[in-house]
Amino acid sequence: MTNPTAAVLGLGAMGSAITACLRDTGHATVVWNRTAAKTEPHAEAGSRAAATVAEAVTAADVVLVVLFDHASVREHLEPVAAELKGRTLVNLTTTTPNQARATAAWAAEHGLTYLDGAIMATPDMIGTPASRLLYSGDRSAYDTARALLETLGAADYQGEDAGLASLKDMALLTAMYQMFGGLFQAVAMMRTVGATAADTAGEVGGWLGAILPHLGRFGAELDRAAHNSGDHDPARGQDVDFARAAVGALITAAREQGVGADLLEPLMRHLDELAATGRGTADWISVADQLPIA
Ligand code: FVH
Repeated sequence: MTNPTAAVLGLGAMGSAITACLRDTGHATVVWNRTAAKTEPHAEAGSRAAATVAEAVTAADVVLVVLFDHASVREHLEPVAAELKGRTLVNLTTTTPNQARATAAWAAEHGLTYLDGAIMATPDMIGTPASRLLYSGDRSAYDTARALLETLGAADYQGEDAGLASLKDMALLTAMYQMFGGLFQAVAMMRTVGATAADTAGEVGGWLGAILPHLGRFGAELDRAAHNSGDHDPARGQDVDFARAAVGALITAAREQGVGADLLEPLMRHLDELAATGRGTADWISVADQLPIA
């Protein structure tokens, strides 16, 4: 059986990596980019360069959208709804869950086969074992495109709700950005005594590696408490009062070194609120239960 032909809309760092990977795995590729010059290296490497989105779409079985954001996706897909009919449309552009659902609803209105995707990889990881992509929405679209999608990285279908891949993407990226925020705070503190950022990054990496196994324990404990009416009191691990003292010391230490503590203050506010509502002896991981907005 011949491989499906893929159109790639968007040749930024990620679209280019995806196109190269598809070519390397024996797929015919047709590429379009707003700035046409970016199609040239791909055409030299064997892709077909399309002058318009419509031309790219009509040449393909599977259309991969790797644009900047939701607005650019809708701007370029809406005029080609008719041409997309009968093809599998996979949007890999980062969007919010509701934006993914809105695009899925638009696709359904036009009778299009739509799958939403989220890339848990950087461009250099595409096609390697380190690459993982999440998908959600139309299960038959996933099944149709699956073999092609698996060339990009492990393919992980999340469910029929088109927003699910994006939701997990946003949750994982939230944890990642908070971690990087912690690194930047540590670098700023250690620079006050002349430590290089590279040294601090190495120290932070070692420390985070050592405490990473706690994530699984926290997750299990949060689930256990959720099955017991959300009761975290008494604490099985560190309690809120202990965490308040610890985070309070971090904030004081940062300020003593002349470094802002505004990345830590939101966590402290949640701990303060737990203490103020009589939950000082509850496990501090109950912060997770306090975040939903009523
Ligand atoms: N790069 C990464 O590490 C991350 C990994 C996780 C997933 N993201 C998402 O992938 C989407 C594309 O990201 P990218 O890395 O390819 O981004 P850029 O290199 O900045 O290229 C952006 C492309 O989008 C085109 N573009 C921007 N605005 C428009 C528009 N209004 N109309 C049409 N195209 C537009 C841009 O075209 P040009 O500037 O070359 O003309 C590039 O092709 C993204 O959602 C990430 O969040 C990547």
